[in-house]
Amino acid sequence: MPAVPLRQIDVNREPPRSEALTEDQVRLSVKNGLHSTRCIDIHTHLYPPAFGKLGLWGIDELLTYHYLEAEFFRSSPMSYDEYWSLTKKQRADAIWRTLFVENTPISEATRGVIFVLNAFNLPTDSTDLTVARRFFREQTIDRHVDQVLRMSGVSTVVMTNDPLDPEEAPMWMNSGDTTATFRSVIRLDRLVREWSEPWQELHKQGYQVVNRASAKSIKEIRRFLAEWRERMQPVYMAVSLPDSFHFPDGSVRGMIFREAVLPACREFNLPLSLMIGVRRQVNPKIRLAGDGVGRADLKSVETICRDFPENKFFVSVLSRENQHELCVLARKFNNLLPFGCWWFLNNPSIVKEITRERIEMLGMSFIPQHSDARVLEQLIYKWHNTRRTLEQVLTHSYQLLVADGRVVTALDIQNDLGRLFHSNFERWIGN
Ligand code: HDL
Ligand code: ZN
Repeated sequence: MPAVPLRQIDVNREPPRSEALTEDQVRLSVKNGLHSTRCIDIHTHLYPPAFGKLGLWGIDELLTYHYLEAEFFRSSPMSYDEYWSLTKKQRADAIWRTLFVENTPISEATRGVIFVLNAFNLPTDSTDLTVARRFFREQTIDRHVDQVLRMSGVSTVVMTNDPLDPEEAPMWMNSGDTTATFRSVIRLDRLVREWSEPWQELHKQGYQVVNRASAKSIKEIRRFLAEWRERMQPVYMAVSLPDSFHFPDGSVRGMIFREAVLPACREFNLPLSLMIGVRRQVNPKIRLAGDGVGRADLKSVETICRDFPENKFFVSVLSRENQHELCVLARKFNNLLPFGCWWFLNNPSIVKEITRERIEMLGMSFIPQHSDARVLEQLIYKWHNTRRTLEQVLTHSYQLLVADGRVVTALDIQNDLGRLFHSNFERWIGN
């Protein structure tokens, strides 16, 4: 079949939705589709204004993001202890001076702050933060949230909510309210990571558990999950797991997984998000920035997907070396939905590679990205960067399809972007 003839047409004019696009018109249609399709950000650490100081925003929070702290310690002679002795404002000043004034803000995380400042028409080459601080001080958080979501093209922010966090839990006990824009997730790290720690916290909350996976403890953990599900109305449950994660492994964690978490997810028809490959605190001296990455053995994911076919799983793996295996596993198990280019992978060079192999092996049956944003305004640059990379990757994929003889229309592209940006997720959570 000959390739679709390249008719001489105005590439700046997007044709009617059902008209065949030529290779030249595809990029415009992908670009327009990306910018007109709002996305569900399926994993963040953001909070709505009702959660007060748990919700981080503004220039001092943007600059003291742990990604930037890690980079600061590489370019500043300041000792860890000296940095941690500073106030938040002083830390932000030190990071701005070191990474943005004395050095070129050329990394992904520094360039992101530049993009945010520029998006608000704030100076990006000031020697200090006076103007930026005044701007953010003048914002009222409710209106600011709406404006940032609009600028980011984000319709819904999915949070990370820890029922065992001593700061957050009381907020849910008293009022804690999710909105249509901010949806909750029950994060299980403390529950499943090292059982020796959290069982006292569950005890404090009135659950009769003991320091082993007894039948009574498992029953009480089910009650804990049921009551927090009622309180939070989560869209899924989530846990991050180390590179050393194995299942089954005869551990208390494995018992809690099999006897409590997975049955509770089935009972409430909630997917479980497995985020695998993090090596916590490889350098504790830099605190939140101190986590590392390790290649995981994904045979455990294979076992879980095979042995629990009634459960639905979101899976994100932190090691670049695990990505291809994850695609192969997703081809074997349709209860596995790969998502995002997590954390150290959220860089254009790697996002491009991961997204291309996902399209080549999974078509549009995956979720390309989440922001993992910890500070509200990060949504602006993280989703700008995602759309910019997706434009390149998707354009290339559609152009290959046109060149190989299949008509592509703006409607095709719109439907595909709908899957990538929201309907794959909505279907998974049962919306
Ligand atoms: O465990 C997680 O959810 C990770 O995303 C960590 O929060 C990590 O510190 C992070 O912020 N990654 O972007
Ligand atoms: Zn996260």
